[in-house]
Amino acid sequence: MFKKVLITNRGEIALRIIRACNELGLRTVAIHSEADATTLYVKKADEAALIGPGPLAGYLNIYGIIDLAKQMGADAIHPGYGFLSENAEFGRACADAGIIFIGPHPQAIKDMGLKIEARQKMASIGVPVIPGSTALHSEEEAVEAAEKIGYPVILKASAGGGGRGLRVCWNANNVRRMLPLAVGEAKKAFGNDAVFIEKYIEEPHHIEFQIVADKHGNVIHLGERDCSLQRRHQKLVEIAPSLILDDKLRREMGEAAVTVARSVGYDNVGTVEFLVDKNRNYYFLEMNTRIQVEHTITEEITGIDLVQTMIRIAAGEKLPLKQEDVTLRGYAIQCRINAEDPLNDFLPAIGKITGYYSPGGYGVRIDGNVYRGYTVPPYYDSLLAKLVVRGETWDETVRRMHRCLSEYVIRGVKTTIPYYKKVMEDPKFISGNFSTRYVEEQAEKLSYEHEKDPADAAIAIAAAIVAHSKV
Ligand code: MV4
Repeated sequence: MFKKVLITNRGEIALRIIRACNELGLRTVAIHSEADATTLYVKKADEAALIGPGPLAGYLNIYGIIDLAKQMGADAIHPGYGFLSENAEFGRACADAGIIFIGPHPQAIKDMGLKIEARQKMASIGVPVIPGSTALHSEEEAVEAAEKIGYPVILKASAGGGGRGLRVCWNANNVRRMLPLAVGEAKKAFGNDAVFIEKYIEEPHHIEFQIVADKHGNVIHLGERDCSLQRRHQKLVEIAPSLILDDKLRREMGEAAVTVARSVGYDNVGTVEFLVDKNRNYYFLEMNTRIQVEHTITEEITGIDLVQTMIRIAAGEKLPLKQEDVTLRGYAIQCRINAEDPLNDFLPAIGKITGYYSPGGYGVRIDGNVYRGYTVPPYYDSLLAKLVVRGETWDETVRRMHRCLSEYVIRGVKTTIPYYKKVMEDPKFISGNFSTRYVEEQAEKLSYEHEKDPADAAIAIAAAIVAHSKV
């Protein structure tokens, strides 16, 4: 096992990794920008180092980070999610420096990063993929492929993923107009201009399977999460297990997910994403080769600590359990508590947290990096905390989440809490029958009064007293 882990991330996931390291008896090193210098995860790490330049580039500074790890005697690096977590060059550079990258081997990251090659490979080994094309080189070729597939179709960038660079086309004119835009954007955004098309699946469910694989050829899955409740490819609420799968479909999709992971010799934890259509047909979409924000809900229903598992696998340990030992118990929901104003198009909010009271009690977990006095910086994602609850039945779990959202007080910045309260009261959400279009379709959830901050009343009263006294 390692002695010291350097964490190349910030915020709640840095704290999550520190906690896992603490429980395993490993020392931790945090890296931080100037903007993050006084934040909680930096204080909780055993050691910390400032890395630049600027608020963002430091977290992406491959060779600066590796030099730092050497200097501080770290023998392993955990990348968290985002930043360098799916960067094969970083994985390779760690290996070259004799430092263990806590994640899959670089070739698996590369193989899954190119979507055209990945979907072809999966199709060739019998995993269902959406009817689609290989790389497109001209408008004629694109239109021909689209006519063969049938409209609507969707244009995707091969090096894209996570919803970037998608364009839906309803006819040949759309295809002709959008192909050059898609190619140009792909080249600019991903440095790779390969694009392809697929049949567009309307109102799908986004279902993803958690994979765990060791370095000895053992691969299992830990069931699925339904992450359909999202807005502009930003997930908001995640649930596990899905309410639309039955045991048979779960077994079949789980086996497909394991096949996907095996096909690239995957090691460590990862996620295989599928789209599920109205008729419950499922299709491989992509594989995320990192720990995900929503790993928590899988932990809650399986009793398996995924971050500890990542570290143990990277250290060469064998999986302690087989597929048949995995049991899914009850339900879990995660709400991403973001500093955003749902009433104003989910506009990110910045500023100082002037009041903070977090929910607690049975079945409740908060993974966050937020407290009274914390200033939300403008440079990063708006995730303040993840509120996670579990329960034995779905109804109990939804009521528990609603109760927790009602207890949660965050003052000073607007958050997504009041929006989620409305969602937890919604029969459509409770029925489990929500697709990726839920947020845009359920616009009435976006009408509520901002909660009044008692501190504002106190200020108003004080102002009135001053105005009416002869000072
Ligand atoms: C699709 C699709 C419909 N049809 N592909 C978005 C994320 C990226 N991984 C792929 N995505 C989609 N691909 C076909 N052929 C719809 C989406 C999609 C989506 C997928 C998952 C979660 C949310 C989504 C929101 C809009 C579109």
